[in-house]
Amino acid sequence: MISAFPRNLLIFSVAALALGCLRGVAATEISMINVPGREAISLNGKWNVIIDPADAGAGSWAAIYKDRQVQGKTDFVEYSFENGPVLDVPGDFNSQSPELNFFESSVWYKKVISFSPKPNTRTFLHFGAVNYKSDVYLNGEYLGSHEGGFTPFQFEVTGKLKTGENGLIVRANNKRFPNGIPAVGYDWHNYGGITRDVTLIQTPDTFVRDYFIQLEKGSARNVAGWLRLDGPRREQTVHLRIPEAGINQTVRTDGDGFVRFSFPATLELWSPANPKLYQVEVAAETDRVEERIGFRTIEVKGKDILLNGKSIFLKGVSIHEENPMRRARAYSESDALVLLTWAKELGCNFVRLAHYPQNEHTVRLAEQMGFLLWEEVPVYQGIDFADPKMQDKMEGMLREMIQRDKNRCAIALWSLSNETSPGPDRNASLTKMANLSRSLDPTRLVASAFNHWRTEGAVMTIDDPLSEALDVVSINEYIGWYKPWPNGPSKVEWRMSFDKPLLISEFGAEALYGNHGPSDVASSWSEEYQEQFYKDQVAMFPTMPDLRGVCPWILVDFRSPGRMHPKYQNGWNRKGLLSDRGEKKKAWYIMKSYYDSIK
Ligand code: GCB
Repeated sequence: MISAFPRNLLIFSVAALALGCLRGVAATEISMINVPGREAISLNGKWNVIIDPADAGAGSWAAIYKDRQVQGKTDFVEYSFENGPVLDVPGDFNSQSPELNFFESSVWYKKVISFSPKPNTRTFLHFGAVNYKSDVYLNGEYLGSHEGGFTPFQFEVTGKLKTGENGLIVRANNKRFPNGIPAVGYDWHNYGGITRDVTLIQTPDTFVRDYFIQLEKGSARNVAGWLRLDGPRREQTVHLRIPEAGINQTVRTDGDGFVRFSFPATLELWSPANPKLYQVEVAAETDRVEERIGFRTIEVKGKDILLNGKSIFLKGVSIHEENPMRRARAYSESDALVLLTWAKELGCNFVRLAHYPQNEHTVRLAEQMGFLLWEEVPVYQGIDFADPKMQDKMEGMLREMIQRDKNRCAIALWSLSNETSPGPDRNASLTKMANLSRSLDPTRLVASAFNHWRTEGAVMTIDDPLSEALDVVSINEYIGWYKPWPNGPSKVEWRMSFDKPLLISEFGAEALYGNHGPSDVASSWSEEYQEQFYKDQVAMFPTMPDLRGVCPWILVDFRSPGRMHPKYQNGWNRKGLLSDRGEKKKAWYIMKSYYDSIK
């Protein structure tokens, strides 16, 4: 419900502000909204690094974060950023040097920042993402730490950045932890490092920290939302303008810098066929930001997903955040363009961003290109829901994901998890997450991908109790690959007692591009086997009356060290419809003609 939304956010923001506003005491904060639309100094580029396989650099004898220089003749220091390797930021460290390919420990990064503060401004150090844990130090002083490899975070560094040269040091550690999110086992390459853009954002003393501007849930004619100012001048007049639609609304923030608004608007609605975006301006007295925002409604009615009031079938595909050509974590708009152009060619109107929030370039480009999106927190398989610390971590990641992308109309579904096993702790925990998601953003649908259902002969009964808490039921089914067909594709009977739309959020089989063999022998790893698998799946879909979308696993072969068949896999998951070089496997054409047949 709309009323709960700002209240929760308020509590969070107030806590963040309370930490951030104590001038001189920076702390990890949830990111401000619309970072690409801010005046910023990019800290991307070459950073000096120290590779720390033993993770010893934080120990008192090394204390790399102090970046100590030798004092006198008898002194020495057992590390140095000077004369050492350099790495590109953004970019995972694993792909930048063969020795780092499977590296899972700390890399210390250093950047010298030349800075001269402008009067009456505030400065924030913003990280698009660092995988997985990061500790940040400025001029030898600890700024704070962040856990979670796929969401942004920031520190206020007003008064901490000196005029002249400043030393910024970041420890990025991608070690796996049993209570990490994701935990220890996952089917993708563990790319570590400062994987996304780093910026210094300069704002006026009182600035537009956050806003939510979307169509009101269920209404195509009313824009509803709120905004928050941060700084000493909290009570201000703010203009909300959408010039192309002739909208110029004036609102007044309260003593907390907060205002909620709602106004009628006649807008051309965004859809995959017409990805219309409007320039939206938020102009306070002391600060002004703008960005392109789209407007559409997304809701569920019985078994249907309605986009702008009309039933839509989601023609999807899953992507990992990897550019297979560079064999590296994708981070740029051009990486996103490679992947999304393929998804377009396949005939998709929907992309599942698996299994973690992907970079903002991807989300924004997908919106421009006309894809609905499923965005997911990395609550993947082996999460220990009984661990009392887990809930806070999961919720933190959900907040950070929604915070960044809540104004992106392309996002149709927030996903809470992938393939977690039903049980009291998991059911309770993910139900809380569903409630949190709705309180943070009442306009999106809530999903979770399951791989548990009851099989009796050819009857598959979807009975995961978490479904009650979700808007859409989504299953990852690999019948014909991990599970045999009980009785031929058109004989499978899917039953579900929930009156909700059903998505197949994953299905797929492996094939090495260019490898040919029998279509009925899985271990042939042949294009023909994968092609037959897709033919069988496509034959099954029409027998599923609740089905409102499908999402093959996966668009492109992706790196996964656990895939060890020396001939066919060699460190790659080969379920791509495209090879790691972008070559089309036979199954591509089955999926494409299926999508082309759905109008
Ligand atoms: C799954 C997982 C996905 C894997 C895929 C596979 O069910 O959700 O992360 O990569 O299966 O290829 O096994």
